[in-house]
Amino acid sequence: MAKKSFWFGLPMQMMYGLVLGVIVGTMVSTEFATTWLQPLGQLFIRLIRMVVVPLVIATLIAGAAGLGDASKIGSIAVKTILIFAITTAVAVTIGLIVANFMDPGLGLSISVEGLKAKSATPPPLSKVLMEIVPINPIDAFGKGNMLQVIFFSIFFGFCISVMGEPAKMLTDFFQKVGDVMIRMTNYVMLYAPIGVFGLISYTVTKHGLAVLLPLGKLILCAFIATVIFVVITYLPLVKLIGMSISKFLKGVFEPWLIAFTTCSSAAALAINLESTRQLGSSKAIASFVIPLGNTINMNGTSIYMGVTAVFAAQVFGIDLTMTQQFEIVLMGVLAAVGTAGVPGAGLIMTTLVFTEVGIPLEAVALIAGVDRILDMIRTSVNVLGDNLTALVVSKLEGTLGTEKMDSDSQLAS
Ligand code: DAS
Repeated sequence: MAKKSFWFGLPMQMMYGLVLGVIVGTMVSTEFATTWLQPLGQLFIRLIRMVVVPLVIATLIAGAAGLGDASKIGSIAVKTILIFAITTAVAVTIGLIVANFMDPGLGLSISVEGLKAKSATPPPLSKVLMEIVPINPIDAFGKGNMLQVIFFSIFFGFCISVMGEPAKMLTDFFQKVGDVMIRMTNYVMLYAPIGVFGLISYTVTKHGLAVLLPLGKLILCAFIATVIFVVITYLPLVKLIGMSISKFLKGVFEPWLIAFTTCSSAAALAINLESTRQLGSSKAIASFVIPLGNTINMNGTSIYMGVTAVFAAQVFGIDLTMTQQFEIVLMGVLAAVGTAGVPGAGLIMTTLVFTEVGIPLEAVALIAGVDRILDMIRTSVNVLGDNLTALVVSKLEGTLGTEKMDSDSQLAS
């Protein structure tokens, strides 16, 4: 596709959609927004969710098949999981520390009677691990059970690589299917400016500014903790891989905007895969890290777990002991890993953390009023973290910037 100038390229078109959405959102009624604007955003989310499962299957199979021997897959997997675990634990801890300094819940007199929160019970870890193996891969594909899709695709791709020449045509086949899915994603992204407009205008109309004020300190605390986390964790990693911060931020702009407006890292998966490859991740590593990270690596949600736990404890006058704060870190990591890449998933998972330290679940209903705004912040970081992890693993594997992207992999410009 012909390159457009900066001001008329897709990223700026999406930004125009965002700004126009905020303006229109403050001017129209909720009924009008629900009838005419929300569907524009919902169509966009459906379109970008449509490409996720076939894209992940094709790129993971081709990626695993292209990696070659098992030791390489093992080396990439170990590095990936380690980075996920460390950044997630740091994220929860920073959320806790900043919240302890800012006291977002002190002095808040919001009545909680009649507020009932849905609660999630933590599945035993053994069950979670067992359920990664699909009984019926086709059913897993149909339901979009991403951990099962990832497990089967990597195993299938590995078997192709072990079989060598007789199965090579399969590697070529899935690589081409992946290119077709990326081309489809690029066409879907042409609708992004309208989709972003619909999402933001509806969000502004529905949530407005009134509901934000009493919980503004919670939003501010989450935002500040997020900025601190990005500055002391992500930016040094960007410098460590020898990339300029401006190049990284420019490169992740599109996936960030999709994550910010849709509050769904699954919706941003396809464009995030493209973005990290454009920034220099190898195809095989990007195909492995991005789908896996999309499912289990939620740094933004981790920060949110720490912040909301302190907020909720303070609202109910609970003084958290150091042991309880440590429990929040542990449960916050598990809750974040278990969070799905869809809007509002993190809110439900806060019940795991609150239950762990004896915070009344009514607190979840309190947070629900502003959760959409908090979700925009945390989903943005979830997506950035996956992208950066793929870049760091590529650097550690010596493949950063070594692959030229073919025409089928160009972002819609
Ligand atoms: N909205 C989720 C995501 O898409 C994160 C969350 O709800 O915590 O990553």
